[in-house]
Amino acid sequence: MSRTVSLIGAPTDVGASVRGAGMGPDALRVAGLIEALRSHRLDVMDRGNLSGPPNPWKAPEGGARHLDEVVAWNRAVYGAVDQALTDGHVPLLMGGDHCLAIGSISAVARHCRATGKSLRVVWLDAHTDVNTEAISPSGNLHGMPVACLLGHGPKPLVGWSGEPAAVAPDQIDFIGIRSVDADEKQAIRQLGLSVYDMRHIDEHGMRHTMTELLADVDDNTHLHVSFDLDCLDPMEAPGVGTGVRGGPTYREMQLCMEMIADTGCMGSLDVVEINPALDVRNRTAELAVDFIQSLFGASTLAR
Ligand code: B3U
Ligand code: MN
Ligand code: MN
Repeated sequence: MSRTVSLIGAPTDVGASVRGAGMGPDALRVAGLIEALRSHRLDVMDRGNLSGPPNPWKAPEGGARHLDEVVAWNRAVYGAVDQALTDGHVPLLMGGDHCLAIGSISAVARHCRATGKSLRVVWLDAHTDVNTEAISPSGNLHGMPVACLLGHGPKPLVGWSGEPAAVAPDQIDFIGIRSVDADEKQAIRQLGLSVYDMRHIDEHGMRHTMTELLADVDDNTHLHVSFDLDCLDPMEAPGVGTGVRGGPTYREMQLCMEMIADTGCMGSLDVVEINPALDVRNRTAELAVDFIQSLFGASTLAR
């Protein structure tokens, strides 16, 4: 039975520190995402772009910027991801900035509870995004989605899955981390989060790291991949708002994606933080299309 991928565009940068990520969904379409997925015998339904409030570009209030707008966009994302899962499709959320993972993963968590699946989240990012409004140095909500999903962020963004927390700390693994704020480090320790940072990848290699991370994935696992393009080295992916030197190379990231595909368990995906305003000839969106194909099993000798 062939799988159907539901593409959901969320063209907004309300959670970001830099404008431009709202153009991400069209950059992915222009880079050939739909055709690429179809060439691998996947059915693709492009649901178009969601709508939501414009970016008011205001200062943070109470430690969080644009909270009302972030809530509104996430509400739309939650509804669309929930619908895709109900239809038996694989939702592919095209961001937009990373705050949208709150709605996306909350819908996935609720679906997993209803179907008895065990949820595991793979968070590919230079940052851990586990700030709260109390500790964030910037107030930008794209630095807080993990905290919200664990039940700790601004109240209006917590509890969307129907439980106080959408995911427990042992259900999420981070890959590629190299930029963590001081108070965020403390939160990571307190929560006991498993962070495979760049040092870990340097010392053990991507193959060993992913083998370790995927060790207890079984047939009942629903893997959700939340892919922030700033996970990659900015030399490869210049079109991101908050690039940090020293990320995984193209080859390392391909292996990471292929090993996720080998599990056969990926049930949903976010592709976020592509910023075409900062990109070079759509290179970052094209790179994302390469990696998305690998996530869906398109390794060199497959099929
Ligand atoms: N940790 C910083 C920077 C940041 C987090 N996520 C992104 N940037 N993309 C913050 O603002 O929370
Ligand atoms: Mn992120
Ligand atoms: Mn990031």
